Amino acid sequence: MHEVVISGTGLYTPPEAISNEELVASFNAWADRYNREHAEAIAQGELPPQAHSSVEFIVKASGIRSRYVVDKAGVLDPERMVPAIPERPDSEPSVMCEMAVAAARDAMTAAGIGPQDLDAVLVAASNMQRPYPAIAVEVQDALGVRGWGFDMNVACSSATFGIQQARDAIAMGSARAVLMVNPEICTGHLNFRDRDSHFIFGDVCTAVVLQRADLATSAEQYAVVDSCLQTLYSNNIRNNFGFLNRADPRGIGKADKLFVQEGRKVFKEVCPAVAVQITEQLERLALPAADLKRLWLHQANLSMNQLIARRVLGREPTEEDAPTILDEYANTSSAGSVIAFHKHRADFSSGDTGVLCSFGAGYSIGSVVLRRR
Ligand code: CO8
Repeated sequence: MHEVVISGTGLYTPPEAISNEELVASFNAWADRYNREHAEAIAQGELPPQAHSSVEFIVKASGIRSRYVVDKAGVLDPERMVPAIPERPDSEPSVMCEMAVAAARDAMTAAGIGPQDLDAVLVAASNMQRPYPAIAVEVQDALGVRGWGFDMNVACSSATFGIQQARDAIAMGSARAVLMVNPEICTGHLNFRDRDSHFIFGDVCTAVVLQRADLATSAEQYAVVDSCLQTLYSNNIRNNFGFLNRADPRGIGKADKLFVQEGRKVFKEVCPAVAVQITEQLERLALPAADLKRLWLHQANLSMNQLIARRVLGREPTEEDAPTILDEYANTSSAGSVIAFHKHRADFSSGDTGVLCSFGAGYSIGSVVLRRR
C-alpha cells in the first residue's frame, strides 16, 4: 500500500457576489408584488401571504453575509430569480468543466505537476449539469490527462468521499495521482422565492491533487492519515429533480423540483452524529483532540460549526480552531470545507494535524485526518 498526500489545492471563485442586502431587497420586491397580485385569494384564505425576508435573520440564523454566483443579474431580477446561464453548443466546454479546469490548474500549479503526472479525474459535486458524458471525462480531456474519470455525487460530502476514493485508488496502485474537483453551481438548484432557504447557497469550485507520497515534490504536502465515511438515510434534505420527473402522468406543467430541507431537524440530527464520528475516529487513531491544530469544517451554518467544534475539542472554539468562510461564500456544498483548508493552513508546520470534515444530505458525513509533512 502506498502512502498518500494532498500535494496541492485550488480554488475558482466566480467574479460576481450578492450581499444579503441585495438578496433580501429582490426577495421582498417579489413578495410585495406577489401579495398585490394575489390580494383577493390571500384575503379569502386561499393562499398564504408572502412574508418579508430579513438581513438580520439571515446573519443570526446562519452567519452568512454574502455569496459568489455564476450569474448575479438573473438571481436578483424579481421577475426571474433564477441565474441566467445560457445553454452552450456541445462543441464548447460546459460551465462546470470551465470552473473545474480553472480550479484544477490552480491545484496542479500548487502541486507542481502537469497532466502527464495524473492518472484519474474525479468530479465530485451535488449537482451535475448532465448525466453523460461525465463532466470528469470532459475535464480530463480539457486538461490532457490520460487514464480515467467519473462523476460522483454525495451532496455536501462529495469532496471528502472523493478524497477517500482517490486515496484508495492511489494506495492500491491503480493511480499515481488523482485530481478531485468540486464545481458547485448551487444557485441553479435553489428556489430564490423560498424565504426559508433563498439565502443559503453560493457557487464556487475547489480542486485537490492527491499523489503517491514518494512521487510528490511540492513544498507543502499533507499526509492523508485517515478517512472515515458514514451515510444515514434521511428525508430532511432532498432534491427530487431527476430524469423520471417528466414521466409522472400528473407532472406535466409542474414547477421544477428544487432543494428542500427541514433545517431545524438537520441541525439537531447532524451535529451530534458529526461530533461522535470525529471523536471516535480520533480515539481509534489514539490522537487526543488537544493535539489537533484545526478543524476545517463543512460550511453550512456558523452555529453548527461552533457546536461541533465545542463537542470535539471540549472547549470553546476560536476562529483559529475552526475557521469560517461561509460568511463570505455561504454554503457551497461539497466545496466549503475544502475552501477552509485552502485558505487557512499557512500557519501549519511539519507534524501539525487537522481534520477536514463535511456533512449534509443523505445524510452523509466524511472526516479526513491530515498531517503536514
Ligand atoms: N427572513 C426572516 N425570517 C425568516 C426567514 C427569512 N429569510 N426564514 C425563516 N424565517 C423565520 C421563520 O418563519 C420562523 O419564524 P417563526 O419562529 O415565527 O415560525 C423563524 O424565522 C425560524 O425559522 P427556522 O426554524 O427555519 O430557522 P432556523 O433558526 O432553524 O434557521 C437555517 C434556518 C439557517 C436553515 C438552519 O436551520 C440551518 O442552517 N440548518 C442546517 C441546515 C443544513 O446544514 N443543511 C444542509 C443543506 S446542504 C446539503 O446537504 C446538500 C445540498 C446540496 C446543494 C443543493 C444546491 C441548491
